[in-house]
Amino acid sequence: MFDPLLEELHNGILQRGGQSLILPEGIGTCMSLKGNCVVRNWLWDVSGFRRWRVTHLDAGNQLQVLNSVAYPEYNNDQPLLGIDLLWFGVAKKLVAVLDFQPLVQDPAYIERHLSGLKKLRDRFPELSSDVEMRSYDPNKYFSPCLLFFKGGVNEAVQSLPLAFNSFVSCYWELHDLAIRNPSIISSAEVKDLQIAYDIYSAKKDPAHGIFSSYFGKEWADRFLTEFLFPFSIANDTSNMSDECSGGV
Ligand code: BLA
Repeated sequence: MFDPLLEELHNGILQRGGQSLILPEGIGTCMSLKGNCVVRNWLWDVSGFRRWRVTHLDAGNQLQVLNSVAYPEYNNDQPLLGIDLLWFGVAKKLVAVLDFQPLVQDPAYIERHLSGLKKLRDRFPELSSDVEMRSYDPNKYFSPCLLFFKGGVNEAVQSLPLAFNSFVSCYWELHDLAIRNPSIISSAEVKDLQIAYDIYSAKKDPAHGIFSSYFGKEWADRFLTEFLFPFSIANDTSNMSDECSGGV
């Protein structure tokens, strides 16, 4: 379902000189015990980014997922790229979330970094259905301009690929602009906010149950803490190591 979008995302990364890093045993590709689900992961080393991860899950008609988070380097306070696309084939249900995930909700920050996404959202009103979030707090690491769609595939199948293409290009544009302009939030603070993002997301992520059911609880725990949100563990020491940095 999301293969062309995955390819497009990866092509964009490759065009920017991204290098795919080697992942630990059992994380790169993992097949479920029953053989009915394969998850593939990529970790990219891309200039300007501290970490960029991509996950593709294929459980056939049950579920298809494309998930990605890009963490800019600490000297850049731009939002994180957040992609979560799910297709439940049996239920014929699409969940699509595309956002530039803000580090803070301050209106000036939103204005500075989110105007491109706002324009994009206005072009694709069919992808921003007015659904309430059940597990996450919409005011924490989500922007007011996010594209969030839950529903049947028909409404979205035509516009999703177009919107995805524009969304990824818009993020690259924001990135090019952000690295040319000085950040307002200090590097130390950006680091703390990225750590807090991992801690918060690891607690709220509704995916743990899915991973447990296909791959077992042990693998799901490891995947969440080792690959999806590595800052969610051992953050005490990382907080302490940065205590003296007051500015960039
Ligand atoms: C929702 N994401 C979901 C749901 C699942 C996942 C199972 C619930 C679907 C439903 O409500 O029917 C699945 N999340 C995953 C998977 C991974 C994952 C398989 O991280 C594996 C890597 N989630 C993100 C990112 C964003 C995000 C980066 O990981 C931001 C764009 C958003 N996912 C997001 C939101 C919801 C969601 C807003 C709706 C949850 C809610 O209603 O509160």
